[in-house]
Amino acid sequence: MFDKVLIANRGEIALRIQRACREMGISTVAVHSTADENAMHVRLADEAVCIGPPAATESYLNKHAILSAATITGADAIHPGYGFLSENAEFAAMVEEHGFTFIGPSPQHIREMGDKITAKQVVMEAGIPVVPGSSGAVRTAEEAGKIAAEIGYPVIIKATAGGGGRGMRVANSPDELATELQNASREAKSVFGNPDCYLEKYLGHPRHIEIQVLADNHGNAVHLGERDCSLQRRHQKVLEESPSPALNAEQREEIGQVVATAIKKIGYRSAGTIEFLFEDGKFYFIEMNTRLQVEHPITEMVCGIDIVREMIRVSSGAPLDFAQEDIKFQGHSIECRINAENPETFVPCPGKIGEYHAPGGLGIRVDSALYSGYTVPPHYDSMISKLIVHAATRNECLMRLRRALSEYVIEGLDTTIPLHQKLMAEPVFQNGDYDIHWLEKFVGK
Ligand code: MV4
Repeated sequence: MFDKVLIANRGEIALRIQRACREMGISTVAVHSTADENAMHVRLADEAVCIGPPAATESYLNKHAILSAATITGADAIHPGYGFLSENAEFAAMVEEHGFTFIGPSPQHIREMGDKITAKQVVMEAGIPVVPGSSGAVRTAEEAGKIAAEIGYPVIIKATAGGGGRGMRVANSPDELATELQNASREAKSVFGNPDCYLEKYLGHPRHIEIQVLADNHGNAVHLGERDCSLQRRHQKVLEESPSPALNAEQREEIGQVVATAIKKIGYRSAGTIEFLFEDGKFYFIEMNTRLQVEHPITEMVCGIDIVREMIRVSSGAPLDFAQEDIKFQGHSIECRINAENPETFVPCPGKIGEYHAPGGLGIRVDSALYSGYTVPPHYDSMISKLIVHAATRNECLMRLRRALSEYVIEGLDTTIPLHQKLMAEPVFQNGDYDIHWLEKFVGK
């Protein structure tokens, strides 16, 4: 096992990884920008190295600065967290070339899944159901027209280098197709440096359901059930829950089996997430995330597995010490993402925290790097806390969440706590009867 791990991230996820390390007897190295000198992840680490100025491109995305910090502190491994360099295949390769262990998948798997056309081909060959569409890049209007006629309108055009909703266009009819393909391709080239686009049948009212997996270097792979992430605004998740209110036990079991088998076949290692659209009882793969995700705690709450600990263990070469049949799912968990934003306009609201009091009690988990007197810097993501609740049933979970939200005091800046309170009172949410478009309409009215 490693003696020392460098955590190439900030905020709550840096703390989350430090906590796993400490419980494993591993010492931690924090890296930070000059804007984060007083951040909690710096205060709580065993060692800290300043890696650059506030702009992420000069600090948390600065590969050489991070590798230098690992060298001077004598770290054995680097955990990238989420965002920043977590899905950068070049960085993962550099980490290994410098003699450190990258706590994540192989550079090759990151690269494959980063190219969305390749990802679809790879998982399809491994037996995962995908959205009907083009088998590769679509370069001409004629080619696009043929495929669209086969799969039927509306179709969606996506950039192969995109993902997470960037660079997508919908064409409702043949006359929209050529211009939308041109627009999508031009945008893909300027934003991602790769003009290649592919075509899919556009699903009108799906849910977003993702399956968490864990795999080791010894051919073992398990699934940890699903998360329903349909409640999003502008491709930013707002609230996630596990299990999904839309699945029955049989559907859950079946998709989990298919995914775990495929992950084994692909030879994947580490934690990963397979994203699906779910419509009319059927699953359609869209993307795979090769990182630890923001919403991983709800999976931990329902299956009792420390995902970060397992990531560290398998990357050090240890085998998973449980099999699929050992994993038991218990109760229901919901995560509310709390952002430093105006709850109506969603305009970011960085600033100094006054009074701070986090909720507690049975079934409550708060993953956050906030403290009273801390100043939330304006340079990074506005998510400042994750409130995670676990209870025996979905209804009890909602009651507990309502109670926890009412206890939470964050003074000095606007947060999205009132938005979550409004959501708790909404029958559509209470009934679990929402799709990927519902929240945007809800917050718009
Ligand atoms: C789709 C789709 C409908 N049909 N693909 C958006 C994020 C990216 N990961 C994939 N996305 C979508 N792909 C087909 N074939 C609708 C979306 C989509 C969406 C997906 C998940 C959660 C929220 C969403 C909001 C708008 C569009």
